[in-house]
Amino acid sequence: MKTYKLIDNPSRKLWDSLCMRPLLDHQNLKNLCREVFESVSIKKDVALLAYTEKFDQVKLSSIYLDEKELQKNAYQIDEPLKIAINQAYENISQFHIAQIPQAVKLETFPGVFCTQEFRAIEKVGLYIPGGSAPLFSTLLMLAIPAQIVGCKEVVLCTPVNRSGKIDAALCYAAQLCGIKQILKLGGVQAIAALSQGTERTSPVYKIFGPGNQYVVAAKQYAQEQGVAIDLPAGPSEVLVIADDSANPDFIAADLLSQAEHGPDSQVVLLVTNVDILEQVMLKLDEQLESLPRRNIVKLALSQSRFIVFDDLDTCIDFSNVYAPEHLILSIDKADSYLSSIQNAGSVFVGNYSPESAGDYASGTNHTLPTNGYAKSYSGVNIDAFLKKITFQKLTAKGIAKISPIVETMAKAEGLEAHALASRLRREFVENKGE
Ligand code: HSO
Ligand code: ZN
Repeated sequence: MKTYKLIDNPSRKLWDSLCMRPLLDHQNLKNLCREVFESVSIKKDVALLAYTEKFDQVKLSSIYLDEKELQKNAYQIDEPLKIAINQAYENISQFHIAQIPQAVKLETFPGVFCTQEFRAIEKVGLYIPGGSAPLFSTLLMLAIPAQIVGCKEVVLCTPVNRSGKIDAALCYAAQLCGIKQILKLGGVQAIAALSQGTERTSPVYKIFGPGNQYVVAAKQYAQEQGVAIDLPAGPSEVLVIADDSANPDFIAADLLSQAEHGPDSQVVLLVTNVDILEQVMLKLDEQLESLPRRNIVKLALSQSRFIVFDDLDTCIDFSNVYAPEHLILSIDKADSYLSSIQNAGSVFVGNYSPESAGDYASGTNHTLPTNGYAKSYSGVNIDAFLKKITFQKLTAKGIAKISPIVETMAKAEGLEAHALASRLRREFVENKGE
């Protein structure tokens, strides 16, 4: 308890500062990105192999893990994990299939027909970080929607682990999602490969996936070069709101599961009663000791915020200002508060809904806006892999009827050619007597 600071009923003037995330380390990595991107665009795989040796100290003979090796690796997966991944795949697929939008077809004005259809983005790049845990769940979250909408090319990059291999579960998940080849690349060179293309893959139109500051900088650089990206990135975060009905054991575990992601993970707990806070603190200390990643957890918790407010409405107001990536409502009658939630990436409703369910298996996507971006961004969903095209067809009656409106507006903007393009057609139709 003593190790964590308690903030008691902060006034609204203090909220903005309490909602601030630590400033991201804006190391200037742009020159590095420029060098790597240029070299990869010219020397392709030779450059990618050289950067992998230079930055990751890994000497590869090829950057590709082909279908045969992918299958061989996937085959090594444990049976229980395979069964779990299969079910998660089903649930995530179902929820994303249900999101497929409808085409819009409308006669907006007599003889004026407007349509909106969607198309899959043809070429997408997925980046899955290596590091301490192979996040095959993130691969599912990105590759399933790409598979559902039918992206023609899905290029997957992930670095090899310490033993020079790509994890079996990752290969299994990739196979399940119809991916036939993996590029054994990490960091800036992986993003350069996605945006510039390699000897076997063409440049992609959009890049998805989390990563460290090098990956974030490279995605930003790729974006400047005209490649789309999924979301602006920042460390993962959770905000939990708890009232007397909450179970302190559950809350402690929720906070720890966020904190174990990394030392920069953001953990915020809002309560309406100091007693529950004290119980959570005790449970935190208890549960922490058995965690393999407790050193990371301790670092993240030292930056966490524990705040007491008078009532739940104020907690919700604060949460809307913070705009958390994940919001857990461990409160009685949680459903009745949902309409007041304005800014959050994904919401976990009631005492039986841990964030980890959504991280892995319930069906929602876990690639979500952090750093307050939930005020203006959605998490990754089926739309992120689609783009929409509008079509319009005007009949003779349509152009005759709408042209006066177009002509008046075009002239008022001083754009005579616009007016002319419409008027010529109107006059043509009128003269023909159609
Ligand atoms: N909570 C993370 C996703 C994740 N958790 C992957 C476990 N594996 C960011 O939403
Ligand atoms: Zn997680």
